[in-house]
Amino acid sequence: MSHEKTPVVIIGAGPAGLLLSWALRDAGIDSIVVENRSQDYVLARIRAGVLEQGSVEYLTRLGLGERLKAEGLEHDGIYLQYGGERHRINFNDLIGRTVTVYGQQQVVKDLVTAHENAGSTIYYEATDVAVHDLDSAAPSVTFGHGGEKHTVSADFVVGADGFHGICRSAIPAHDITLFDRSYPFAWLGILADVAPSSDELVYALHEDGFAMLSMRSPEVSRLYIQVDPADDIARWSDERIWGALQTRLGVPGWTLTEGPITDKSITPMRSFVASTLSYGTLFLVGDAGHIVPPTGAKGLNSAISDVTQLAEALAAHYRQDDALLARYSETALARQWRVQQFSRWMTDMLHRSPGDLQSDAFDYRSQVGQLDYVTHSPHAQRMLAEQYTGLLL
Ligand code: RFL
Ligand code: PHB
Repeated sequence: MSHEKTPVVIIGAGPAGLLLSWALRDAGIDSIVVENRSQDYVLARIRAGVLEQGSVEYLTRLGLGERLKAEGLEHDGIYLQYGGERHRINFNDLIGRTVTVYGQQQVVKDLVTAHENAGSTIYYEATDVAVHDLDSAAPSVTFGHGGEKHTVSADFVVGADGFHGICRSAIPAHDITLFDRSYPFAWLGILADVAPSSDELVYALHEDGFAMLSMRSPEVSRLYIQVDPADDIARWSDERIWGALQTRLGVPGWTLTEGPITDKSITPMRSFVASTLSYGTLFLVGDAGHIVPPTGAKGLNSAISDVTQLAEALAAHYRQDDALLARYSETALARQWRVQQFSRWMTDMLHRSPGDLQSDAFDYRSQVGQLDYVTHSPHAQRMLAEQYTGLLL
């Protein structure tokens, strides 16, 4: 039986939990992180790829920018493709801001290394993680680790345990409302050992459905195609995947270079927001509180934005100022709803809805009209640029 005390106990060693613990350390505040998976599992998870400029600046400010600066690929813009034509949107020209392609896996690796060097307390492979007394000033977390029962008492508990975690559901039902929207499609994503066939990301609407070309490094491509959420990955041979990518991403005079596929998976798409990110001495950050479909590249960036705000609010609390902490949920959710709106807009513009044929045909032409507008109006381009590179508030 082990009993520890710390100012902040964080559930989840994903990007949100690891970054919050690191930001608190920077502010001179101790924390303990409790994760139910192994460190190897956490390090192997392949997910997001695009960092907003504000995320890059925050990571750099916290001393996590070295490898990010050396290996991250700074992009001035993206391509939007429809009707067999590719159009460039140059964010840097439009609003003087950029994004950086740097895998979430790399962000997590940098955080794990930094914590290891600093000697942080992170319990991996914790079992039966449970939170207690969240409506009091003395909450605690219990879990099993290495055959021993642990109790951590704290001033605050932070739920950084992702969409399927335990913290959000610890909030009594009458104190929280869940807003949810599912989509009738999913993304099949692959990693391939081949140089990316484009200098910047390509988002494409094709009659067969959405496709995207992204990357992880000058040697590794990341590609996605829209599929049915009930589809089985076993039905997608490498040949069939490349065939669909060639068809949907193809434009005259350009070729998509194929290579060995090293990973493939299907991810459902969902929009989700909890009505509150706080309850008593519990605070939620990242996917524990909200989920977006990946089309706007906002999930990881929203987690970083929550952490930025919560770390500042907790630091103010320990300087005897609780104003920011009292407003954390409201401030983070106000930003999140803007991000939800953008992610849904990008998703609806670029995916084909399987519906009855007549309305489906109408929707497709209307989507093409919208893409035509966005790629030709400087006002619409600035609107896209401002939201894609990251809202400043
Ligand atoms: P995570 O990463 O899910 O981490 C949560 C951690 O909590 C642990 N956990 C528990 N620990 C202890 N006890 C329990 N009971 C626990 N239950 C869970 C989990 O094991 C895990 O380690 O949430 P976090 O930290 O909030 O980070 C969120 C991001 O991972 C997510 O928003 C992004 O990956 C979303 N996303 C993208 N975001 C972007 O900003 N840009 C992108 O380009 C982008 N592309 C994507 C994406 C997500 C994707 N998938 C697979 C969902 C592309 C894809 C395909
Ligand atoms: C990725 O590289 O995984 C990626 C990039 C942009 C998105 C989503 C995912 O919108």
